[in-house]
Amino acid sequence: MSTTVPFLLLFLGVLACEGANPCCSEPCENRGVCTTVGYDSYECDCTRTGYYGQNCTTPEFFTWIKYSLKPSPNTVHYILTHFRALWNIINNIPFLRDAIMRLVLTSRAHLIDSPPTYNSDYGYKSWEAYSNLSYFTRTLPPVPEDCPTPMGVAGKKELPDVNVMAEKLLLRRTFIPDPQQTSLMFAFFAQHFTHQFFKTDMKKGPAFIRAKNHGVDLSHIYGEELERQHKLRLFKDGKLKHQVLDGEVYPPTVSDAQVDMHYPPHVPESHRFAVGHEAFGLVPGLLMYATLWLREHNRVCDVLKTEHPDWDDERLFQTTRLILIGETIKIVIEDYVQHLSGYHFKLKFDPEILFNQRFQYQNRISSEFNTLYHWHPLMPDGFHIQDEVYNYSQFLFNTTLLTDYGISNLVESFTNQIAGRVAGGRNVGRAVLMVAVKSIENSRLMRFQSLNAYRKRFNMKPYVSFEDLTGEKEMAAELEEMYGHVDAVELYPGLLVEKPRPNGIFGETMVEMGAPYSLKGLLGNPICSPEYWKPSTFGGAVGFNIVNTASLQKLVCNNVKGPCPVASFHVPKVRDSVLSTINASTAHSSQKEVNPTVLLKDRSSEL
Ligand code: ACD
Repeated sequence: MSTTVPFLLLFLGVLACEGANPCCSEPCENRGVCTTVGYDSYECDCTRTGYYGQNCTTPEFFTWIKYSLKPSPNTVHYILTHFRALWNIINNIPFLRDAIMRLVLTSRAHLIDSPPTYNSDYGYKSWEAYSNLSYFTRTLPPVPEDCPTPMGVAGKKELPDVNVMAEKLLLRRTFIPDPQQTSLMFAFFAQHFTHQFFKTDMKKGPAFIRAKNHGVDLSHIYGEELERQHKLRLFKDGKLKHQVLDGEVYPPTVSDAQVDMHYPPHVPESHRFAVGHEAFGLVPGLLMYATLWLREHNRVCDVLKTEHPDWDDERLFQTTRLILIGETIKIVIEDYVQHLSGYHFKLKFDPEILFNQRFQYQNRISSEFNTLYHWHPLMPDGFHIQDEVYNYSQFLFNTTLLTDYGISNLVESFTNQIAGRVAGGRNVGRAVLMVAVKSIENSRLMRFQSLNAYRKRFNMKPYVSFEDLTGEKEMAAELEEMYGHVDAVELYPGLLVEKPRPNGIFGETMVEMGAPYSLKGLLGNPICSPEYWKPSTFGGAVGFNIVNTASLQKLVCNNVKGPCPVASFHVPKVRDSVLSTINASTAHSSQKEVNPTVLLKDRSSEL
């Protein structure tokens, strides 16, 4: 071989290195900001990270003390989910409970940049990224376009085929019930509640959001636009339009309200219900919650009218909306997040806890939060209502189920059916698999950084091997073949195959990322700010009391006729047969027969 060949190779190698953006290797640690300097150099901005040095790796003295003493997220989780007797005592000592709740809220919320920073088109700070509300924000900037691999420098040049990966790692073999005994009542609440702020603007692309307020504004009840809100309103006593069927209140029909709803042709006119979100006709569970909140709105209007007979329709409507926002946040923190957490510590919704803290009352929904919240493994293979089982094609858009069974029976049935475990892999039903596929495709389009990059961003140690990630060998081997290096595993597939916490629905990353976004979004609501959080905002003591005593059970009991069914985010009494499946399923799902069901239509892919 002539001497010119190695020389040429060396020359080409230098060229390739020179071409690569030095920030691709994420050299700046501990939330330091990487900026290129010329073509082949970089600088880390370590300002206020608590670290210094070329790559922000050397801790300042107080940072070193703090992190030497700080327990790991898994240790904190262990403490919160054990020692029940101790927590029962703490829960009854108000100043201790408040102090711990303050610590939970601040430690979580401070992980979210507020004001927001990046978006999918701007990986550096810019006025455009800050001010353009039609984008989801980004917690980590996109991987630069000119990197050697899709995840920066780690892994292979090509990401794995998304369909192959979904079949091998995400598709359910047999249903794995959630060991935290989450109910379908939870799953439908999650779907209903989150679609007020997770609204991708399909026309513009996955980086864009249609939700104008980036938070809990109840636009899924009242509509995103003022025009839709007005069409849904009765303009009498603050109430919403409704119809009475068999003596019970239901949403009005589309022909009555004249709002756009997405229904396939086979749905009869009489059963095209009109609600705030145009896609909620898809699932009876969504219409059940839409009906409950509609009844609650009109009930609260009556309460306010008694208190304030002098108030006009507009004031009754607006104040009721604020009360329902408060009720929602109360239920989400004290019933919904409480259930998910598995904590013996009793979470508390009390905005006053933050009044002496540094806290911004604003929120921006991030793409990463939207992506991680695709909890489709919750969905079962069939839906049990009373003595019937409905498969997907019988259940979707079957709006007559709402009136045939009535709200009480639906609540009872959904409370008693167990949902699927989210982490641990291979638990996405065939019927919703394409939603997971779409999430991965969109994450690629938006150039999401890797699972390990997000773990570091949220104060977790990166996984060091595929087995460290999955806690088993079979899926770990599949992942290794697909990605080559654990630092190249993508965020969403990583979250779904991650080893669940012991007896948990999620793995560590889902909770450590999900909790900061959630608590910041909930407490960052304007009603939680000092000027709003007072009785007069909610029409006086009576309205304020409705907010402060709200619960899922009360929402149901106040809005159904006759005996009130148990309404719960966990299945009250899991049957023995299901429990034995749960115990068996602490092992990971292995390759078994696949149970195909009917595919969802394209238009429902976001739900
Ligand atoms: C904590 C509390 C426990 C956290 C447990 C699980 C969190 C995992 C995912 C998020 C859960 C719920 C999301 C709820 C509300 C979203 C509100 C967004 C508003 C814009 O340890 O911190």
